[in-house]
Amino acid sequence: MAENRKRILSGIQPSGALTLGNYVGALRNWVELSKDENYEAYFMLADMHTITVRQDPKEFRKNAMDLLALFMASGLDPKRSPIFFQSHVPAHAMLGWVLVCNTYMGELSRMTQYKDKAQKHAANLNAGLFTYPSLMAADILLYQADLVPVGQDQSQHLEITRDLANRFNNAYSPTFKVPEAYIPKVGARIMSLQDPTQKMSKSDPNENGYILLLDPIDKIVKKIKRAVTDSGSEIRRGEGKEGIENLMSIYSAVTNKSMDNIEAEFEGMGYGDFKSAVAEAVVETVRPIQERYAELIKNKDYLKQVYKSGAETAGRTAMKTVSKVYRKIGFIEP
Ligand code: ATP
Ligand code: LTN
Repeated sequence: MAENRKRILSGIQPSGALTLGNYVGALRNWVELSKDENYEAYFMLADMHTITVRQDPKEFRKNAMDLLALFMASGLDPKRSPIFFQSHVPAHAMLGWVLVCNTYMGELSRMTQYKDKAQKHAANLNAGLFTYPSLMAADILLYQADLVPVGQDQSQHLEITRDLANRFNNAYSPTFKVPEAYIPKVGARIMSLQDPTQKMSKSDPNENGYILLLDPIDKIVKKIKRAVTDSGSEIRRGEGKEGIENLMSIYSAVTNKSMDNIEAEFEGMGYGDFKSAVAEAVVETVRPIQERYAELIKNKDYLKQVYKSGAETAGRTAMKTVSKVYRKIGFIEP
């Protein structure tokens, strides 16, 4: 039975504190998918991707351990699905290089995340920032993943991963599974609470724009109450209603109520009441995660055991692919 289960692989960078956007767009769906008997899932802390932007080593280590604890606090079970650091599994760098050599400059220059980050990090415009999608493709193809659960902003990287898989399969012989993105219907793109035309992002200089999973509860409530809306009064979707619609998708994501049902539930009610309901629902989601996190982060030995055993399992799976690839491209067997 283990053999015909579908594979899942996904990752998040330990580049800072996790936002509600990361949770709703990615992590929460990982938890759901990983409980499904039909899937075999691997979850990665993409620390090699994180150094495309210069990190303070001390802060980087803290962010990495925090993210590991948050993965588990959100409900990922390391006994079921290996959780590992990318830098602990050498296969990522090994296949990464091969794929860099199979990626065209032209396709990398079209990546919107690159164009964005190149602007933001003009002082450190390193080659890693540019070749990031090739390494991400390696992360996925190493595990022969069928499905990659991510938020909307990663769909372009999934497309290039599919292109690279097909390119290699055609140039040599069928080697890689061509993966599909799994992008949730609700919550794939949570917007800033201060500017609903921008993605909610942990690198936003205005902290009122994002909610962190580890924000104190009263701060979360305040941020939601301060969220920009519009001068109208109706709780519904539509032109000029981007702020309200964003709060509706947050509410929908954490309660599983449909957008239609939310419009019906709040008919005739004002923004104040609606924001209170959103805040309450978000707090209800976040509070148990914070409680579990507080316990887990104290237990460094357990966390270490989790990431060590995760890397062993992941490494075994990943090396099988690397060996195949090395053989096919003509490297002499060691
Ligand atoms: P940064 O803001 O520093 O670029 P980020 O917050 O976008 O980082 P990532 O580590 O790049 O975080 O993303 C991790 C996962 O969270 C990805 O699957 C991504 O698609 C998803 N994600 C990020 N932001 C959002 C958002 N606002 N809404 C929904 N999903 C999101
Ligand atoms: N680029 C992704 C993080 C990431 C990833 C992956 C996601 C790195 N490798 C493999 C899915 C599969 C991001 O969210 N910024």
